[in-house]
Amino acid sequence: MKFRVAIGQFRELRDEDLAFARQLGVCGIGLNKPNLDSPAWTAVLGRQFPANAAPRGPMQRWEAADLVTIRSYVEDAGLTLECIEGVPINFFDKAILGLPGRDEQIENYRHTIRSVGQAGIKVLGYNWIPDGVWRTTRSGPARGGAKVTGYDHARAAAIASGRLPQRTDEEMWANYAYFIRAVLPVAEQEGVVLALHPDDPPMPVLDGVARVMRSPQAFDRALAIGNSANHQLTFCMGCFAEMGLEQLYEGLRRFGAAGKIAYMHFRNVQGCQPNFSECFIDDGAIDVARALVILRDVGFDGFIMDDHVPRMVDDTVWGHRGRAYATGYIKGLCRMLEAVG
Ligand SMILES: [Mn+2]
Repeated sequence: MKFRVAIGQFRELRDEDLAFARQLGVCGIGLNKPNLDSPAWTAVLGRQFPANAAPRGPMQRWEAADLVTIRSYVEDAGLTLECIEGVPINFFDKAILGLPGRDEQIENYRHTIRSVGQAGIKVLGYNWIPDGVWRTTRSGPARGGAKVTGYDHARAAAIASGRLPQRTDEEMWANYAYFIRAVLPVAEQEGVVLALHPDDPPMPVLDGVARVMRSPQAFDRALAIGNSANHQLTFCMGCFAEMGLEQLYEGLRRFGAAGKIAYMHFRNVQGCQPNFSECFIDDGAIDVARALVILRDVGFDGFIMDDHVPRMVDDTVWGHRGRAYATGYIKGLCRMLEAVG
């Protein structure tokens, strides 16, 4: 059994990022909601396709030519572009909330999936969160004074914007069904796997909007509505542990055995909702070695990637040191499992 380990959460890509990934000895990388309008991406996209460097407005969808350029850029460095973990939120926020204009967004989303498929990228992640991951601190204490994010629901009101339209569970499920039924056939045609990430934090309601992807049962429901081999999960160990540890192990076993895990967000957490804190991979409630054994036992054949990591001494915003530690730890665990069979 040999696991593929990648490294993720790249919003942008520079030569140095690809070199860093190579130095860690991973198989590939994951991009996280890249904003291809940004100057950093214009530089990448302009290098090989000068015509694309012409000024253009904020994108509503992605074109295959740009994604081919990005994939080639990664492959020229000897790495695989394993996945793109989602599109910018302005590509489909109206679809999530069921607002006027959602049909146009869904048509653009279908175009984006076609582009992803035509560019030979196998996995497109997504989540059903209208306004991002919520945290009540971004500099909470972790081992040795490292900085981590945390969530305390008692303090959540302070970060609510109050700008979102109120949505019930039923409304969010109806919007979800409308969306996934419209986009999944395109994913099937193009050979792209759509990988659903849990709500983070997995609370019932935030800012007046129901967060429906908050339990293992919710993923059963989502995978039943969008019933296809091209519809799977981004199994975020952090989010599942935020639901509860038994949900995590049971979910790993069940969704893994069903072949429904496209890839892993391999991280740890202390506590669970409504009050939890991120932490080093070896310092949380999850027995990450046990999790890996479960993945082996169910024949998991996706890839494993780090996720959020603590910010260590002299770390960068992206977290080179934290990521090097997490990725080395994951690679070591994988090697050990190979050795013991
Ligand atoms: Mn995650």
